[in-house]
Parts: sequence; structure tokens; C-alpha cells
Amino acid sequence: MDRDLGGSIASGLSSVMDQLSQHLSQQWSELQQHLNVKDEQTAVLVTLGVLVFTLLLVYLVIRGALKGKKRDTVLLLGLSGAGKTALYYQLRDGSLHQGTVTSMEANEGRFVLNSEAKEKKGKKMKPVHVVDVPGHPRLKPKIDEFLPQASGIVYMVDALDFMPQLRQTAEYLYDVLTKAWVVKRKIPVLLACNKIDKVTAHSMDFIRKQLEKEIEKLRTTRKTTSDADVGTEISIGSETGPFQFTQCANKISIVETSVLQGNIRDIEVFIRECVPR
Ligand SMILES: Nc1nc2c(ncn2[C@@H]2O[C@H](COP(=O)(O)OP(=O)(O)OP(=O)(O)O)[C@@H](O)[C@H]2O)c(=O)[nH]1
Ligand SMILES: [Mg+2]
Repeated sequence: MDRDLGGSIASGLSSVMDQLSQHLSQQWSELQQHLNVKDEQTAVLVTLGVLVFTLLLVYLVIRGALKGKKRDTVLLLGLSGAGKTALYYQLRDGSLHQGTVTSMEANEGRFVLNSEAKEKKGKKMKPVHVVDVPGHPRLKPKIDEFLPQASGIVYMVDALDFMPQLRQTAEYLYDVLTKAWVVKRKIPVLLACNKIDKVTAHSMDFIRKQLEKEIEKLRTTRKTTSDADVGTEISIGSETGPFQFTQCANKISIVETSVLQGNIRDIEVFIRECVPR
């Protein structure tokens, strides 16, 4: 989509420049004839003025077109087994996706959220492009493919099996939060602590504190060990104190969900904040 836009802007720009040069040479002769300008310097100045004005106009039009480009994608990220695919189907159909199969391909679709389709029968709603990126390490590069279109990220955390996976969960989250695109574009991230239907699931406060502690450790180890990645990684947090999510440039919120029980209201609200109706 970006490449198409870039191509059409480039071809549009070159045709604008062609027309502009024709237009300027025409103006040049007209200036000499009609205004009978003898002073070449004045004529050059007037022509330059017209050129600068037109270039400014072209720049403003292109900038406006790029700014107006809507990003309607929400990415579902998180470790394998956190419940992304289950969430995807809940959002789309309101149905429970049965099975414990690890996804090996991204699920992607552009749809009106099921709950809204039911609520607002007859009203036209804006569809959301939802992409479920599997947690399998081989598929993580897919994130970079979809990130430029993203207006929000839902990071699913397995609140039930949280402690054994703490390090991995924090590492993946750290990779996401330090991506230059996420930091610079201030892409909002929702941490969804899923599976709270189980009594042994951890609370979101506990999960937040553990993740902050683990990310603090990563901040120090990554600085000394991964110089090669520095180009794409942007440091997060404050230099003066331990890491807290509130120190990030982008908004990071945290909620508790149970996809299994259809308790995903907070995720739907977040998605609608990222992609307004
Ligand atoms: N108890 C409980 N189980 C859930 C919940 N959400 C999902 N599950 C179960 O967790 C398992 C993994 O869910 P998936 O949606 O396949 O996980 P995933 O994040 O897509 O995993 P990958 O595709 O491997 O990245 C499935 O057996 C789901 O039924 C929930 O809210 N509560
Ligand atoms: Mg899956």
C-alpha cells in the first residue's frame, strides 16, 4: 500500500514538474511580450517567485496527502498460547475458536467488530484491520511488515502461565516497545492480561510490576550486549530511576480479560480509540 502510494506520488510529481516547466517557459515569453519587460533581472526574479510558490504548493499538497493517510490496523502480539487467535475470532464473530494449535500464519481481516455490528444494526461502522501475528519466533519478523500501518498494539499476556514465561514475555514486549517506529509514532500499546477466568491467574498489578522489573534488567543487559541492534532499537524509560511503563513516550495501558468468557470489552474500547468509527 505504501509502495503504491510512493509510486503514484512520484509519477504525479514528475507530471506536475513537466507541466510546471512548460507553464514557466510560456510565462517567460508572455511576461516579455505583454509586460514588455526589458529588464531581464526583474523577469528572472518574477519567474523565480512563481517557481518557489508553485513548489511550496506541491509540497503542501503531498504533505497533506501523507498526513491524511489513515492507519486502521491493530496488531495482536504476544507469546504463543496467550490467546491471540481466540481473541481474533471473538472480535470478528463473537465465537470461541476451539483448539490449542500454534498458529503458523498470521490471521488478518478487515471487519466491523462483532459487538458493534450487533449493537448498531443498520448504522455504518468503520471496519478495523486486525492482524494476529503468531508468537512463534520464526514469524516475529512479520511485525515489521505490518507495523507501518498500525495505529495500536494489543499485547496479550498469559496471566495463568505467567511466571514460567516472565522472561520471554518481557523480552518480546521490550523488543516491541523499543522499535523505533513504535517510539517515534507513539503507537499506543494495551497489555491484555488474559485467562483471568482461572482462579490461579495473576492480577494485572502483579503482572505490571513483574514486567517493569524484568524490563529494567533488560535495559541494562541489552545496552552492553547488543550493539549491533542499536540502529533499530531506541532506549526507553528514564535514566534516573527504575523502569516504569508510564515513562514511555507512547501510552501503555493494562487490563484483565478472559477471551474464553467473552470478557474483551476493554480491548474493544482500546481498538476503537485507535481506529475511530
Ligand atoms: N482459560 C482460558 N483459556 C484461554 C483464554 N483465551 C484463550 N485460551 C486458550 O489458550 C489456548 C491458546 O490460545 P490461542 O488463541 O490459540 O493462542 P495464540 O496466542 O494464538 O498462540 P499462537 O498462535 O501459538 O501464537 C487455547 O487453548 C485457548 O482456548 C481465556 O481467556 N481463558
Ligand atoms: Mg494463534
